[in-house]
Amino acid sequence: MRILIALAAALMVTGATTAQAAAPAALAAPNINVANVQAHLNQFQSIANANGGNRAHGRPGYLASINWVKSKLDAAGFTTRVQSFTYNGATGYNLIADYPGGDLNNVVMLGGHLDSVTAGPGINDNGTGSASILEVALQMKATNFQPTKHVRFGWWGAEELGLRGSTFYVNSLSTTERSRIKSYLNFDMTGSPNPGYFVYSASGQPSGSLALQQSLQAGFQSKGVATELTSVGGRSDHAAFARSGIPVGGTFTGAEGIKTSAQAQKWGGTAGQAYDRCYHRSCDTTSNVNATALDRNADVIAYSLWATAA
Ligand code: DPN
Ligand code: ZN
Repeated sequence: MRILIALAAALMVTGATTAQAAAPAALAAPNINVANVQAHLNQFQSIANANGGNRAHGRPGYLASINWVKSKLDAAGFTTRVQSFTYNGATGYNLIADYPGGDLNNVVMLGGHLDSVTAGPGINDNGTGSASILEVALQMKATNFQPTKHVRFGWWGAEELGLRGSTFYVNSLSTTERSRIKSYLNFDMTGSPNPGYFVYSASGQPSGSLALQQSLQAGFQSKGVATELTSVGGRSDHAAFARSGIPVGGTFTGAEGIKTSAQAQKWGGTAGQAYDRCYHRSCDTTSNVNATALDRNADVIAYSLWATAA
């Protein structure tokens, strides 16, 4: 009797082990090295310095930013395309980069705006999101990530003038091409100096957005970081995708809003002060970035991409 029980237990253990081995192990997302993201931010700062202090739509620092990001992606084997549009009498550009492979009928897209305002170099807004998705893209290649879904990245022009580039891109797609994009994740301001940890709320967004919200929340939770939901409404490029029914999500560390004392207790930083006191100002330089917030958000971007595209 005791032998039979032991045998049955051994069989159950063996069975469980076999079942685990048979399931394909989900590859863990890489930890993104924040030093690499900071190096990209330094590059954006240098580009602004060499071009009159900004990277704004219609100014030479914008096209220089596009060309530099494109060169990094081309070297990593992405298929890149620069899409031009006209706004306010100036030519604007979007950079679209496709990671080779995956199901083209099932596209996960990540994006952020690459333009600054004319007042400054736009390092937190939005060098941070731009540099972070760039580094995540480079790490897809470096780790030989082979997701089931097709992954595409977008760096948008003229966001600061009313989401012009992202809107142009979405409008340029056929109905069929649009329906192939199953998720859009947006990253705009992810290294605010007095940071909050906000995840875009799925409430009021196209159905399917909740899964994106939850995967970003799970990413922060895995790092032990408390988050709050925020309604960014039409204030960034995800809005262009949401308008055509594409599920959207994103993260944000705060702009001109004021950190409450409850938030300062939870996240550190200074209550009664803006999340980003240099928002849309000349002081939005590489000194205007909180490295911890930048690091955590970059890791969460990878976490969510690996989970969503797997
Ligand atoms: N769209 C940002 C800007 O470029 O000014 C500000 C912002 C980003 C606001 C994300 C809300 C959410
Ligand atoms: Zn922005």
